[in-house]
Amino acid sequence: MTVLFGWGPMWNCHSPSPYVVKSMIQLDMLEVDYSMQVADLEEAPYRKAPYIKDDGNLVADSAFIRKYFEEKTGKDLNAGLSSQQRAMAWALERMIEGEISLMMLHERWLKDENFEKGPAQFFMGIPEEVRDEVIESARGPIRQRVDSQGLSRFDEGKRIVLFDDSVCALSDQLSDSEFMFGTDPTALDAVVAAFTQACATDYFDTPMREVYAKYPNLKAHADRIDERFFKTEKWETS
Ligand SMILES: N[C@@H](CCC(=O)N[C@@H](CS)C(=O)NCC(=O)O)C(=O)O
Repeated sequence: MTVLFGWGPMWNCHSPSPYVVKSMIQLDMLEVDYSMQVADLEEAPYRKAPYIKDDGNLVADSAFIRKYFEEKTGKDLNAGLSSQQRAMAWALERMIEGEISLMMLHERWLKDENFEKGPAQFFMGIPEEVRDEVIESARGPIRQRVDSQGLSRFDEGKRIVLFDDSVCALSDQLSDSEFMFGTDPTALDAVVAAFTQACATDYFDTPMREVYAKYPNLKAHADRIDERFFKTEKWETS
């Protein structure tokens, strides 16, 4: 019995967390039979989702979840890629998770209007007297992280220049292929599709949408991944 812990559809995305979406797609790619439950960050090894429970094993972080199931199933999500393509795949994955994800955090968590209609909703169950304090304890570290990396010290124009360069790199790698490295999906396709959905969702008012609109092959790619995976309902009904 395999359970993937995360959060369900929200903000016109399969999950508010693109890392959860990445793992959902990669588990589907590996043909793992799994169900989904809501994450409890108190039990999550790094206090982050996604994490999985499988045959008594607790594995956290989307990269280690993939490795665990590749080993268990004996399948390699990058089978067929050359060592140069594997290097490119890893570099692009880390660019997405290091650079693009920081921009996503900035847009969702640090812009008040987006925060109110988005992440603030996570805190609505908290008693009103302490809610602001709890919100600040979550928002403060994100503000600090985006600041210390330098992104939020730029004006919006400069942030977008760098973001556009990253998205353009993904679009150029995809080119007019079906998937990032040709006709078969590989591990990177899950990451690209998950973050396209997260950044280009029309739920938030953000210039990330206009950037993605410049690269329609990425949206078509995300739609292709959607059609191919997500075939069965994974959320457990209690
Ligand atoms: N490196 C992790 C990143 C996961 C991650 O950042 N998850 C976020 C949701 S998008 C989270 O759980 N945040 C809760 C927190 O940091 O308190 C992975 O690949 O799984």
